[in-house]
Amino acid sequence: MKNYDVIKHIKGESLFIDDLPFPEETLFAYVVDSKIAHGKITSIDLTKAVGVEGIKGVFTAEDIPGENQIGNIVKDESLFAHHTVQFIGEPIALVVGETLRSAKKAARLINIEYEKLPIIIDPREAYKNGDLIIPPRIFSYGNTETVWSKCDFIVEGRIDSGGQEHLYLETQGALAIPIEGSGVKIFSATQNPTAVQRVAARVLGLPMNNVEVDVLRIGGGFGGKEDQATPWSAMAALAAYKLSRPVKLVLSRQDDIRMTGKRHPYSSDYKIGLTSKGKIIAYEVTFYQNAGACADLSPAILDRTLFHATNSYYIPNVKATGLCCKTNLPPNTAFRGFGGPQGMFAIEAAIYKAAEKIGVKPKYIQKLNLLNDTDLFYYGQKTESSQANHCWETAEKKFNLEKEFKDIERFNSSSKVYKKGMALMPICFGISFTNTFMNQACALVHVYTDGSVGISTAAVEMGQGVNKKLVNITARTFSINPDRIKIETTNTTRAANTSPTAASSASDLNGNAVLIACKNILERLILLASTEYKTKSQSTYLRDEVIYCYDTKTDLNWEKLVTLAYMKRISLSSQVHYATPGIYFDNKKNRGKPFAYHVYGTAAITATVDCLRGIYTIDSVKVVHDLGESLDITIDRGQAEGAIVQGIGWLTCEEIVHSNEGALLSNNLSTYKVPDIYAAPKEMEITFLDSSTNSFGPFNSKAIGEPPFMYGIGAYFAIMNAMKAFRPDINFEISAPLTPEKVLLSLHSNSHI
Ligand code: MTE
Ligand code: LUZ
Ligand code: MOS
Repeated sequence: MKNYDVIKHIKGESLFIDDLPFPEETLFAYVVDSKIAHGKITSIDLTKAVGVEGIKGVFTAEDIPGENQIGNIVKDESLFAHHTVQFIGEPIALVVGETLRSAKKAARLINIEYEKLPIIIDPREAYKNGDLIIPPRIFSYGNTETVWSKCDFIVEGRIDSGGQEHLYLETQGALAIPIEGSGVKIFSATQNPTAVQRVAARVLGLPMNNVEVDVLRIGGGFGGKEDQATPWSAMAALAAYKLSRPVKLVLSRQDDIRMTGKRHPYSSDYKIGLTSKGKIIAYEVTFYQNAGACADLSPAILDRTLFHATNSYYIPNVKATGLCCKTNLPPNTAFRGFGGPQGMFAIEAAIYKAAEKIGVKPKYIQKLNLLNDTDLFYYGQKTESSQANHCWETAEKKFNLEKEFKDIERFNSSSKVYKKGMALMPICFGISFTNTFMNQACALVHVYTDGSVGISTAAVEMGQGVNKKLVNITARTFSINPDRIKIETTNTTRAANTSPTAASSASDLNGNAVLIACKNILERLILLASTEYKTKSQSTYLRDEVIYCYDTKTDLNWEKLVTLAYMKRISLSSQVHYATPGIYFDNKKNRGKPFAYHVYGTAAITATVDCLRGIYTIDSVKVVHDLGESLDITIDRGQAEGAIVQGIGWLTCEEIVHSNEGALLSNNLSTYKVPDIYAAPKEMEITFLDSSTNSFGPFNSKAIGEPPFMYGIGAYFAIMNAMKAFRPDINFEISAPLTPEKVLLSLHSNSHI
């Protein structure tokens, strides 16, 4: 994948927080966290710790000059636990020393006494106990109550899906430097510089203009740094502010895995009703979201679950209830798909079970119910240019799926131990932050007198290639050589009041801002050139760095033009704010047009299961994906492939396990299995729909970051189909991840015979 940073990455020259050259006076910080999942703190004894050589300070809730509050959607999360702790890994104190070693040594000498309180880690139990973080959220459409009696088939059941560790390569971290006066500058590994700025200012009791946040790039985020990069930055800032010395805080891998939240595990109840022909006419679903101990982004994630509860299908009667359940786990957080995958897994499971009951293949019900152009999404948005059928039918033809299904049946009839299964997975993902106000971004473009260009935006580069896309947009708009363009760090003094780089929308939002800013400058330059040549500006244009008048080359090139503009005192800079037009949502009625557009696609996934041992391979993933007109085809392909493997990991091998005491047992890479190159599908074929376009994206592009993640759901059902071929008598439960252990145990259980 040739992204903007690839050469530096390969040479090992790319800098992350832990690589930044730090000032001579820098101190090192270490976090002390709760060892119990719920309890009262009865005493904290720091005396031994402060006596350790090289220790410059130990900070707790008592030392915070501003507010001990880092909550975003709900103000329910403290930076340091005060009086009570609610999860293992909750920060209680920060030890700061001349070396990391001294800080760790002192941390071990801090004595914290607790009085234990009851623990809840199951969301259904939390709900029974009345522990909801926000009131239930209900989206409904039509009237399910009145149609159950009209259904020929009704299937009810329960579905579970597990958490997922982000495993970004760069762990959480920050370097905070005191600035003259009382300010602080924070180099942070965050997807959300403005959140870091706002929260650090709140914690320090400073106005936001005294806190500058700078992000060069991050070593992956996947949502894990949308909200949860903030506390570490605020802690480093607090210590830097208190001690007037630079402070570096970078989590070790195990501390990171233990202390940070994951993808939300969900447990869901569904009821689906169909006609004898297989039309879905009613769907009810209740999602028990395991939010962890604080709100974090859970309410927004729950909303996206509800938005995607019907995936790519039109269902005329729907009632979906979302329950944000408070448990004694680290607050779960954004993760690629942002609740969408959990909602889509539930409807796919419901369809699977309905197909089993009716005695047809799931693909039959899937195809019959795909969204058509005139259909409404159940939150009221009109389907404009649905690609659902188009992608599905293209996949059927292109990959010769009928034959593939027959081949698999033939294989299965002659193979005893190995069984194959194939599943189709259509996706439909809404693009825009579901909180309308967040759909804004900005760009600051400077053209320098030598013709080089500097671009600042709100977008954070985290490996997804947004910087390369911004270069492409700039180069295309000006018609200049991409080598002239530099993407600057993401910095709150150049891009203020920004939204996180999230919701797959960074290249849409920031790209549009860059596009407009470049056009502004270009317009001035063209006007200048046409004045020079006494032509009309409509007949003057720049192509490949040369000015043309009436389609004739002039001797005015980009560099000369820029210098001339400077000499004429014409501004070579532009600052632009962009807000997605036409979107709105009524949070009371749960109706509106929350999304600028939707991304569609269909995947066919094939798996082989060794039914004696429970192990399996994903043989192939073949996809027809709708991405508009790509801004960078190599990056888009890389995003699709990466997301698919990550999605397969969530549903198959990645298993988060807690003890009854709420301790994370799968806390390192020997107990938590992520897909490696051997587990990746043997074959991946991704075809981009060539007829798709999109007026909301720069140069008609569509967002790519998250949607392909959900193709991974097909892997679950491909494996399940292979299992069914071995044991058609079993009514398998739907519970992800479908680890080899689970496959083995359920294939050889006799309970359902
Ligand atoms: N790709 C890489 N390599 N690393 C990442 O951390 N994050 C994903 C996706 N692709 C991620 C990634 C997530 S969760 C999102 S929301 C999008 O990138 C964000 O970037 P975009 O808006 O530019 O697509
Ligand atoms: N973050 C957010 C997101 O705050 N709102 C969203 O709708 C969203 N969607 C996807 C990923 N992150
Ligand atoms: Mo992505 S979950 O929107 O950071």
